[in-house]
Order: sequence, then C-alpha cells, then structure tokens
Amino acid sequence: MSKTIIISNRLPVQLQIDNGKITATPSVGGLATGMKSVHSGGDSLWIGWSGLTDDEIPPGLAPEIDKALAKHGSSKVNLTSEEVDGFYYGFSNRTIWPLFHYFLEYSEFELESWEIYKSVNQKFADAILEKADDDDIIWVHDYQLMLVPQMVREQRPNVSIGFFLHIPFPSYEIFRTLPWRKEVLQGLLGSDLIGFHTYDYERHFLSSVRRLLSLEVSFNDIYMDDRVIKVDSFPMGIDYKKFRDAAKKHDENKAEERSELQKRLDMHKANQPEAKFLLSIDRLDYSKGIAKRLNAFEYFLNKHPEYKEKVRLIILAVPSRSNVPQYQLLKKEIDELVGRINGEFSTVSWTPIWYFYRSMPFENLIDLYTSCDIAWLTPIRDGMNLVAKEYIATRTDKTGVLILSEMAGSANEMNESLLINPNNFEEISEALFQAINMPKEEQQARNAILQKRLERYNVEKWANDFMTSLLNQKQNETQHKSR
Ligand code: GDG
Repeated sequence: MSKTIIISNRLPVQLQIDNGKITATPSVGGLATGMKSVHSGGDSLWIGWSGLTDDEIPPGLAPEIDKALAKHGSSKVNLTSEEVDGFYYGFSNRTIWPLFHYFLEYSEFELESWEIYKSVNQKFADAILEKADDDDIIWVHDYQLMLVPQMVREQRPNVSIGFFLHIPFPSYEIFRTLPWRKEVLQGLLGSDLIGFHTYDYERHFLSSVRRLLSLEVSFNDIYMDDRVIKVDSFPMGIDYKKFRDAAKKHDENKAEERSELQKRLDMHKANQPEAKFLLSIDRLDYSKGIAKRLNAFEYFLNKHPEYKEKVRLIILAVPSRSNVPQYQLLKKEIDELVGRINGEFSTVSWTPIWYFYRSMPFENLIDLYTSCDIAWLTPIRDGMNLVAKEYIATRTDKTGVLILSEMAGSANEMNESLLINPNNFEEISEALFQAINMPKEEQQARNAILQKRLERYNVEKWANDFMTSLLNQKQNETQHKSR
C-alpha cells in the first residue's frame, strides 16, 4: 500500500534532552500546526530535523531518540551545527526569507551558505529516498527545501512529488536578484504539483519560470522535457473544529478551572467593563510588522486621547530565529518601543501594553483569543497568517473584530474583516476607532460569514484538495507521456 511522506525542515515535535531524559514538545508555527492535523489522522511518515544538532545528541542516545520520534510517526535527518548555521540560519533565513518577503536590504547572497543549503537539501532528499517506494506520495514543504523535489526526481523518475510554499513567492523583479534563481526554479520543477497560498504568488512564480527558464507555460501548466508540472493555489485553512471545541470548553470552564492568565484577564474586565482588549500574536519577525504596529498604537493614543485607560494592547511575540542579527535588533527595538510607550502613557491604574516574549501553551492561546475584543494583525508581508483565522474560529458568540493587513495572504479570504495597509497609520487609527465602536450586531454579521467560510475550507479540505490535485496531475502526466 502506498504511503504519504511529509517532509519539512522541522518535525511536528521538538526534542529536548535533560539529564539523559528525552522530552518532546509540539512545534509552534504555521506549518507545524496545520499539517499536524493531517499527519495525526492517517498513514503518513514525517521526515525532518529534530531540532537537535549532532553534537547535542549524547552518544548512545540516538536509538532512544529514534524511538521517541517513531511514536509521533516521525523520522529525523541529522544535521551538524555548521549545517544548521549555513542552511537554516544562513541561506534559508538570511537570503530566502527576507527576499521572498520583499526585505531586499536584509538579503545576504553568500556562496558558502548556498553550498550548504544544497548539501543539506541533498541530505533531506537522501532521507526520502531511503524510505520511499515508487508508488508513495511525497509532499515537500517550504522554502528551506526547494531543491529537494528535483533531487528526488533524478533518482526516482516515477514517484509523485508535491511541493507547497508557505511563504509568499515574490514578483519576478525581486526574485531575479537571487544569484541562484535558476537552480531554485529547477529544484522546484522536480515536483508534479507546486502549490501556493494565493493566486498572486502562483502568478509571480509562473512569470519567473517563463522569463528565467524560457519554458512553455499554458494557463497553470509548465511543459519541461516530457513532463507537465501543474502550479495552483491552495489557501491553507485551520483545524476549525479544534479551535472551536477548545473555545467552547473554555466557555464552560468553572472558576477554579480557569488559568492564572484567564483569571487576570477576568479581573481586569470586571474592574473596567467598558475597556477593550486588543490582541497581537506573531513570531517575533520583521515581516510581521510588530514595531510598526506599536508605532501605530502610539499614533492612535495621541490622536484619540479619549481612549487612554480604555484600551489595552496584549502583545505575544514568540521567540524565533534569535541567532540571526536582524531578529536580535528587532527584539531590542520592540523592547524599547514597549518601554517608551508604557512609560509615556501609563497611569496608576492602567498600563497600555502587556508584552509577553515567549511561547504560550495552547490553553493560554485560547484564553487570549476568547478574551480579546479585537485581533490586530498587521504583517508587512505574510504568506497566509493563520492567527487571523484562529481568532475568528474561537469567537463562539460571534463577537470580536479582526483588523488585518492587506499584505497577508489570508486577507484574500477575509474580506469581512477590517483590511488595512500596515504602512498607513491614519487608516489603522480609523480602523481601531471603528473596531472599538462597532455594534455587536455588525460584529456578529461579519463573523458569521467568516466562520462559515473557515469551517468549510478547513485544513483537512486544504490537504485533501492538494492531494487530489497531485494524484490527478500524475495521471494526466502519464497520459501526456503515452501520447
Ligand atoms: C508560516 C507563514 C503561513 C503562535 N504563537 C503561539 C502559537 N502560535 C501558533 C498559532 C498559529 C501559528 O503558530 C502561527 O502561524 P502563522 O500562519 O500566523 O505564521 P508563521 O509561523 O509565520 O507561519 C505564514 C503559515 O506558515 C502556514 O502556511 O500562514 O504566512 O509565515 O497556528 O496558533 N501556538 C502556541 N503558543 C504560542 O505562543 N501553542
């Protein structure tokens, strides 16, 4: 029987070793959260890096680690710390990530990290080749592994390979600045199906293929040698039921079952029932626009002093890639901004910003989603943004307002939210004003539509659509070859 092999940089769990004891914690992040629901349901194997480098694994513990991962249907690729530096912190996060999010000035083009990216991609490809049979379906994920499809294809010409990019694919004018642009495209074209979150990313990709490789492109089919590669958009959904059920359970919690965070939120709500809680949740990443959001909050408080003591912004910034200098600088900038704004506006009874720099357990995430009146998400660029969808899913009484950046892929499907340009403080300030004053009935009417859509296009549907399209593509290709 054929199996599905999922392959991504990180596994669905991260391992830690403490005094020789192995513990596994769920990975945080869009890809992990979304694919976990797919993986837990079926007969699939997930290949990725465990999060531990070779020198962090004590000799003799490797078999235990393999066993711990096998419990989660996972198998690891071993990486040295030099490989993690060059491949992950280097080429993936200092070259591709900034470039694909239009932060050209942050992109570093270093031959050495490109070479390591290639060799680590080969390691991932080898790990697949070791486990895969010809009739298996291989689903490769994201920008860290763009060369893997071609590397697998060379060895197994008949296997089905799908690739999904979780981040934006930039316009040709941006992409062409990459010194290894042709190699990256050729790597991706080892797939039978290449998926993006939005139609725009798909278009940008096709335009780069046409102009850089001079291949024949018809609608969303690419003709290369005797193969046809399909390109399509699959907007990723969330595990709607999981968020919905967690929120319902949260609603029913008795006082003593409530978390410390929830008790604190309840206390503030009881003291100031008219005050509004604004919520911002992101990995601490420059693409998420956290610093701009803080500046916009300051702009709003200056423009609308009547809302002093009446709004509170909760910022959850999840630590991410803290080895990369830009992320360290951003952390410093955000710390300073929060300190400055709180210093400027706080009163004895009010601190305008609550700032958490950590990852929270899922239960606390639900506390925040369900307790905050407004979710305020203003990425400068974002492939999709699942937080926006999760917030709406948890609103059991359908109240709550979502303010969302037009630059997030999810904005395409969330027209009923208040869409803003993250660079336009005036527009953001107006949206905040509108959100704070939006009648309950209007909130419910907007969210009813959004919830219906999110429930229908959930992550399971997303994965099924991708898989069905991949299988159809394989059949079409076989027919094309036999013509
Ligand atoms: C990439 C793309 C695309 C966040 N904080 C905590 C926590 N989370 C979970 C959220 C959500 C996920 O992490 C974040 O997903 P996003 O989509 O918002 O963002 P990225 O991590 O940048 O993901 C993005 C995504 O891939 C999927 O394709 O949408 O554009 O950049 O699920 O719930 N979870 C827990 N504690 C936290 O503190 N437990």
